[in-house]
Amino acid sequence: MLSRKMTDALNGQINKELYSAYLYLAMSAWAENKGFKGFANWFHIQYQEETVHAMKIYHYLQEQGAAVALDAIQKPPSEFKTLLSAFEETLKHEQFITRSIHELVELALSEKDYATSIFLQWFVTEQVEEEANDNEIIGKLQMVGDKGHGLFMMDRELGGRKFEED
Ligand code: OFO
Repeated sequence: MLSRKMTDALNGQINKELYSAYLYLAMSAWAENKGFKGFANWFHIQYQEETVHAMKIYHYLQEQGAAVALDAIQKPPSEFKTLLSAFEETLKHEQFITRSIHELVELALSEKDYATSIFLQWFVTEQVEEEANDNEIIGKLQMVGDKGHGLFMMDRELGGRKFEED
């Protein structure tokens, strides 16, 4: 049985994950429009992963007999200066999500809600991976700059990313 506070906080996290999905879909559309199909593919997969994250929490609430309450999703930006700035924004957003997940863990522990604390461990690990991926791409983009052969190669590489549920 989840507390009211925990139920509200998990519903809030569903909204944040859905905003993440929306943000990356916007980035995917922007990248495709600029002719970067590989980057668009990477962001589209990121969008799919974020909906999976939201649905994990949705199912957990259902399993615990708690009410799912969906809120409005904030409008994402539709323009980004460069690929590098889009990834810097992605990293900043993921750092915000990491803090939010950590706050949920702290709440679960303070309430001695061990089931939720264990459930959240998957998200703690996932956030380490998300930030590492963003940092790696930012590093490469800083190396190749915003034009030329290097960028073309990166677009090809990111075009090979495949969607995996977990
Ligand atoms: Fe759900 O990990 Fe990104 O936001």
